[in-house]
Amino acid sequence: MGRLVAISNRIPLGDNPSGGLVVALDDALRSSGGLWVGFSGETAEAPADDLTFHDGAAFQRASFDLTPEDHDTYYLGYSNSVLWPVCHGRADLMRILPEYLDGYRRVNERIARMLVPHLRPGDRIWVQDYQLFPLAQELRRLGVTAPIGHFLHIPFPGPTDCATLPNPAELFDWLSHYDLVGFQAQRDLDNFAASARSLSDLEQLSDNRFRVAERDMRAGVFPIGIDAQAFLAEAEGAREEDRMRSLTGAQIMIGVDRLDYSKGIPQRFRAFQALLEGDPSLTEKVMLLQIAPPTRESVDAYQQIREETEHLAGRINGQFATVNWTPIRFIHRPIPRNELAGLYRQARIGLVTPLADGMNLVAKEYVAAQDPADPGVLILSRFAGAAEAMTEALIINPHDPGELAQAMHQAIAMPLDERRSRHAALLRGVVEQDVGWWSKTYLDALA
Ligand code: GDG
Repeated sequence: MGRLVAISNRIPLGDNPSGGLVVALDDALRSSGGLWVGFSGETAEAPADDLTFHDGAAFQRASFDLTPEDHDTYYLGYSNSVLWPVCHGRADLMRILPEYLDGYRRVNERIARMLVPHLRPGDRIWVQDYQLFPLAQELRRLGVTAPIGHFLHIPFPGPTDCATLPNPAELFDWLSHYDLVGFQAQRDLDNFAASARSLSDLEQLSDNRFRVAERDMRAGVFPIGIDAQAFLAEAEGAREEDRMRSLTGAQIMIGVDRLDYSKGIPQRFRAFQALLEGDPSLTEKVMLLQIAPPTRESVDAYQQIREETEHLAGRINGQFATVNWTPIRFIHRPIPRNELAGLYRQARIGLVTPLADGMNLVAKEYVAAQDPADPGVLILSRFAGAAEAMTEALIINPHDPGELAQAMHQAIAMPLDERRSRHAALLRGVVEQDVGWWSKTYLDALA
């Protein structure tokens, strides 16, 4: 089979890839070989108009720089101030400026131009995520006939949200140039079909076949997974000195999220507040460890969510803390991956409460990290793609603090045999549909 060429917004150039998309692609390329192309993370006033190749991985890596203006308009602008909020049901946070869309088109056109000279006969091209929707159209314009697939890591919006975009018809035009568009969940494929029907000329031929202007496109559901075995080993190898200590022996509830408004962190804090208000006997008995590294800090909406989260944590701690116990520990820094695995294993409850999420890998990592003999309980939002398969979690509506507090209560009190049976079923799914399964299933469908 031909070479795999993967393109993503960012390419990690260090040794230790972390983050969902990055770990998944690293695994796919390690097993099949190939080329990975992406933004270096560096901006320059006059970047080279060719890819820069890097050694030192099991596959080829090539990067490009962006001008500061392109970074502002393509990445912070159209990608993260238009597409991201709309795909996560937050059109109210969208900011539409004409230069955003121009920058987005310009960068995609430039990436296509830089990529074409490095393509070889037999290549299969796999484009990742919402920053690169127009790439297939640009590659086709330059004469590329190779199979080109797209995988969307975030939710696809339904017709009401889609209609708030400045250019809904163009979104479908971009997608129609792919041979295969992959989604995380059935919900996303359904949204795609409904939005295409109301906002585009795409004709639906069957559940997963579409046509426009004599071009055929297929769509499908390919839920992403994690490297479960590696995560298991990481959690088992966690060091004693990295364990969290608590003066009062409180049970730990853990949340791990980029500090993004889609992740439902304030909702989680308010539910915890309701739990403590409703049951004073839990004072000093339970605590919430929230790890939330910074992300996209120059976008206004991200500064607001940071302020809201810090303010709320401060208020709740002020309301309930005792001299020996602080109910919420909020860490606004990334922590090393091996420590993370150990903390998941130590935590009695995993809190995954997004208001919208493509999949959510933290839910899968939490399950993989548990000790099967004495596992913790996963509380999972119905709005995470992960909820479609992880039905043995406690599935909640994160908007309802009472319902979420009730689930926390249920998890704290859950007997060992129920924890074991729920965990065994969840773990089976996480191990069966792991990251290798994801890339293989997708690439087989593309072929
Ligand atoms: C997008 C979609 C989809 C987080 N904090 C730290 C840290 N992390 C790692 C987690 C996990 C990853 O980052 C986050 O992945 P998620 O899936 O939870 O969320 P997004 O970043 O929003 O990812 C999402 C994903 O793409 C893949 O398709 O599931 O729906 O939004 O791996 O562990 N890792 C380390 N320190 C931290 O502080 N080392």
